[in-house]
Amino acid sequence: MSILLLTSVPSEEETMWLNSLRASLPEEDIVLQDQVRDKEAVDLAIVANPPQGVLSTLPNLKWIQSLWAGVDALLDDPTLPENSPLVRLIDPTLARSMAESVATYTLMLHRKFPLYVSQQSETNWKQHDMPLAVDRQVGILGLGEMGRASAQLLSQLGFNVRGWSRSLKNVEGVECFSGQQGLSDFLKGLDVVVNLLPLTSETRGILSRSLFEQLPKGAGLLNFGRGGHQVEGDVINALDSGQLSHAVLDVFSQEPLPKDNPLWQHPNITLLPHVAAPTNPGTAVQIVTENVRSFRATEVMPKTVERTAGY
Ligand code: NDP
Ligand code: OXD
Repeated sequence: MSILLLTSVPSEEETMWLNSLRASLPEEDIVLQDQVRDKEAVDLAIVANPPQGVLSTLPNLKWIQSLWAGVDALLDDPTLPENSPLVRLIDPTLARSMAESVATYTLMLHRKFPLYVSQQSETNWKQHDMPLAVDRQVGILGLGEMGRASAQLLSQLGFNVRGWSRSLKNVEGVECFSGQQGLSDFLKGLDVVVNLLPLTSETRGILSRSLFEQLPKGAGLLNFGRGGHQVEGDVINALDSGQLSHAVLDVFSQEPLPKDNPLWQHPNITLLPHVAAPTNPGTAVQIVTENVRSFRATEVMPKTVERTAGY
C-alpha cells in the first residue's frame, strides 16, 4: 500500500515534509501525486491544503490525515470523499505554541503596550493606572486543544479566566460556560476575549457587532481562530467607536490579506500573518508516524473529525 502526500504548499516545504515523513516512516511507500503508479494502492493520504478533486479519485482511501489543526477548508471541499474519515492534527506542542501567543498578546493588552507605543511616537511621558492580572477577566471562545492550553497558561499568570464551549467543560482554574444560553453570561465583564473556535456553520461570523456590544466598552479582542469568525466591518466599527480598544488579528477570510484591506492601516489593530501557532514539522511528523503505525498494527483509526459538527 502507499501513502499519498498531497499539498499545495511551496515546493521546498513539500519536499521537507516528504523527506521528514519518509525518514520517520521508512517502512511506508510515501509518494507525491505525480509519483502515484497505482491509485488503488493508495490507502492513506497526508494533506496540507490539498488541491480539490484528487482525493476522490483514490478508491481505497481509508482515512485522511491533515497536517493542520483546523479542517474547515478541507470540509468546504465539495469533492472530499464522504466515506474517508478525516483526522486532524492534535499536537500538544501546537497547543503550547498557541498558549504562548495568547499569553503574549493578552499581556500586551493588559500592560497597555499599544498605548505606550503610541505615546512614544509623540514623545509623551504619561503614566496610566496598572491593574493587576487578578483584576482582569479574560474569556476564551473554544475550550478544545488550543483553548484549554491557553486558559491554563493565562490562569497560571494570575488572570481570571473563563471558557466557552458547545458542551460544558470542567477545566481547573477556569470558569466554564456553554451553549448559546451561556454566551451572554460568559461575555459579561470581559476585559479581553480570545477566539479559538473552529470555523463551522454555527461559529461563522460570531465576532460581530452583537457580540462586541455585550462586552464592556474598551475590551480587547484576539482572533486566532479563523478569518471567517470575524465580520471585518463590525471589527472596524467597534474599534472606531471605542467599544473595542484594540484587536490582534492573526487570521483573515482571504490570506494573504490583500494590501488594500483597511485592516492593515487601522491604528488599533495588531496584524499577524497567520502565525499564532504554526504546525511544528518535528512534532507533527512524530504524531503522524504514531497514527500511521498504530493503524497498521491494529486497524484502529485515530480520533476522527465529526463532519456534521464541522470540527
Ligand atoms: P478543538 O476541536 O479541540 O476545540 C474546539 C472547541 O470549540 C471545543 O471546545 C468546542 O466545544 C468549541 N466549539 C465548537 N463549536 C462550538 C459552538 N458552536 N459553540 C461553542 N463552542 C464551540 O479545536 P482546537 O482547539 O484544536 O483548534 C481550534 C481552532 O483553532 C482550529 O479549528 C483552527 O481554526 C484554529 N487554529 C489556528 C491556528 C493559528 O495559527 N491561528 C493554529 C491552530 C489552530 P466542545 O468542547 O463542546 O466540543
Ligand atoms: C491550523 C492552522 O489549523 O495553522 O493548524 O491554522
